[in-house]
Amino acid sequence: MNFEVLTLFPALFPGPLTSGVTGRGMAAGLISLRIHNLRDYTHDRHRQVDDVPYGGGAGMVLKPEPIFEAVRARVGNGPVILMSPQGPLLNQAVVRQLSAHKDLYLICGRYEGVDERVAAHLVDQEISIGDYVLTGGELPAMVLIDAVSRLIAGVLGSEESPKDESFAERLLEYPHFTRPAVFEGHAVPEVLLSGHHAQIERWRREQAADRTRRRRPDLLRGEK
Ligand code: 4GX
Repeated sequence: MNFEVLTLFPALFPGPLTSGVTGRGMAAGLISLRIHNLRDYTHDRHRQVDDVPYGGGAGMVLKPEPIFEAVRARVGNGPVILMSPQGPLLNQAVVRQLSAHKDLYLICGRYEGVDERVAAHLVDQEISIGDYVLTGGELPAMVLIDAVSRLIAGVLGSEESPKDESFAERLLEYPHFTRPAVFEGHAVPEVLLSGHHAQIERWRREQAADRTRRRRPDLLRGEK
């Protein structure tokens, strides 16, 4: 899987993606990142990437030309994604769909946003990572890359493989415990020490269902 990132802050990458599972995936050649500085796609003396908004108001807007030029220079034919609070929320179903592509193009906006013609005529999908306001699309792009990368075959070790994703998308995880059996007076649930695999399986399913009902009833209603 190859991620092509368009950004005004290329130095932010690969950042946290070099650590752990994603770092291993990159080292193994299963994941690649290519970072493009939007400023390199300008042609004026000042390498201007932003401008004042038509109609007035505060802040700056990213100009369309460098973004169109950068995307048009691309080699692969994967979807072009704009990280934006205006998009539908990223969830595991979207992550799974994205993981089927060979290349993804991720546009990271800054300031007040990008000229609307980018979203209207260049971008295939807008994606938000949550209903809060960040300073730029780079962290959202990293979140997307991280979530998609762990679904690429071979990136997770066989031990940690994403086993039943349809299950994982609908329910919260059951509680996990490791040694010691008693920590500061708090004991691990008896059933987990019993060695009865069928009972353990049932307990975990019940726990997952209970917690989802209590904490995230929206997941059970299929609202995501
Ligand atoms: N999930 N931001 C992007 C600038 C911007 C605005 C509109 C494109 C269109 C965010 C999020 C997010 C802040 C990143 C505004 N770019 N992105 N930036 N939440 O808050 O994805």
